[in-house]
Amino acid sequence: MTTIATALLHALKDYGAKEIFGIPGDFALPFFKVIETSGVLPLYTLSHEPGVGFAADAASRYRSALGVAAVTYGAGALNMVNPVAQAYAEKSPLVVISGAPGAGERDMGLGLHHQVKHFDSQFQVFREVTCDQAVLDDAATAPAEIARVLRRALKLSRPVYIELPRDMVDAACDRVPAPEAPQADKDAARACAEEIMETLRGADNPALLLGVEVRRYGLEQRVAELARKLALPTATTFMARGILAASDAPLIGTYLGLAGDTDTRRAVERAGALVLLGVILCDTNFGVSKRQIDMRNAVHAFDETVHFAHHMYPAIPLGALVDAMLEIAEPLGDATAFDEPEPDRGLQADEAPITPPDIVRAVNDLFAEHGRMPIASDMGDCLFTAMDMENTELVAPGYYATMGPGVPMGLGIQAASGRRPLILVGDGAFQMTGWELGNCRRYGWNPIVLLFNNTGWGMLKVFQKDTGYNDLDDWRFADMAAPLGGRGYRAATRNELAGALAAAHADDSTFQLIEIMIPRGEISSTLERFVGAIREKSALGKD
Ligand code: S1T
Repeated sequence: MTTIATALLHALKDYGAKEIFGIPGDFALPFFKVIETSGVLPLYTLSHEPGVGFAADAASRYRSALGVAAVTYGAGALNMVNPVAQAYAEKSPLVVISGAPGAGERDMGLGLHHQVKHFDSQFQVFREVTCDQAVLDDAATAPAEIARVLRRALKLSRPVYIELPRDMVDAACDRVPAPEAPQADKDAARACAEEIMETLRGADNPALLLGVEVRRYGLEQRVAELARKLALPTATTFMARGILAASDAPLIGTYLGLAGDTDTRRAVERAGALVLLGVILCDTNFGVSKRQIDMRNAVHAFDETVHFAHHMYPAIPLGALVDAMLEIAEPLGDATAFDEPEPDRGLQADEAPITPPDIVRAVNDLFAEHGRMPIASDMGDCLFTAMDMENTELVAPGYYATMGPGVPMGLGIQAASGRRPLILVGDGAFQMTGWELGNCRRYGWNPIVLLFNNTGWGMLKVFQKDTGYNDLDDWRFADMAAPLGGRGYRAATRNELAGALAAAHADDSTFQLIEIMIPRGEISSTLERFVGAIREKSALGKD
């Protein structure tokens, strides 16, 4: 026998979690005490629950495993709904653990602090942003309930919600049943693989398009092997930029429709058969296609279902499909004919003002000299700028598109991997969650942060040039780095950018905040093409 809190912590570890991010509260203090005294998983506390959720999501994405966010009831958990929504939309298996009032407190006949409409209002809110939920209010069923939701999180790669009343933390219970190996009908997977191969053989210019599920289910090496065996042009979606970066696959680039490079766009849009593996069909992945992908010539494997033009194979996990395809894959193209575009390098270090393409060259020069770094990017033009940086692991809100993940996700990557991340963030998003950098000193984190300061909500200004409300004040963020325990640089010329980046890379003692002053209106090449494509499509009435 053990206790519910201890059983939960050991289960999280057994199911693949490696750390917990959190902020306590009185409804969660008993659980946090067990986290600290048991030492089963390391605990990283941050300053604001959105940061907790984003950091846990990043750890999950980076390791293709469970991420864990522990919070208090009401004010804490409801503060974290947005990051959990991002995890749901972008298929991250994030485990939310919330403290809650004990049974006796509910019978007092009083409204409790942090309570909203009813005791289960929070539970109802989280039902909308998670794939499964459990309330651990019965020691007899708690182990099975924990196993159920953790298995669902891993199977569907979506967030789950666990509510732990504070009077149940030390309740005696059995251990949680061990994880189960994923079940799959190998015959069905083989039959599906054979039909895909037949479709590819019979088509002109077949191609592969890879999505986030390839990373979420830990399939990058196997998919890279499959792409090599098939010798077909292989692209990633906008959301999946960065997958396969650490593997030897015939990647031709990232498909960005009219906003991306023409060769990649044509390889995808003109494919006589396009196999989409783990791709989310969303506007940020396909919104600016020149030609709509003809799904009658496509095979789409997503959410454990494989769709053909007029029929489908249910219950085919992506891993089982990839394994079945690997067994029968044969060369169908000439992989030597394809290569990723060469990264743009050679920053001109002079007194000219800085533009996003200059930041691309500066980062690519840094990677060429010192090796690639994992990137965490916030929403904004910094994410479009990242598309031109050398392909490397990238976590970003590519679909849900919320501001705020940049800095916390960078911290989540470093907590999960020990690697020094490069963080890209706009001044608007930094105002939201950039202050989490103040937690670096406690944990020895030392990210390099590139803050794109165009003194405004630049992306919105692009669509509404004549508005004043998208302009922001110049907060002089670099001056705030030292009090937070880091080192700040303010760069307004390309020469200053080159110097700041070199100094920041050389100083691994703490976080490095490079505030890059960008003239208002200067945007990345990708955003420029994106805006042009949106305008072209709306002019053609093809919204
Ligand atoms: N609030 C949150 C939490 N997320 C959002 N995505 C938005 C509002 C709307 C929004 C954008 S892009 C953007 C906003 C406000 C401006 C971002 O400003 P900044 O971080 O400075 O980056 P940049 O100047 O590069 O735009 C998306 C379109 O919905």
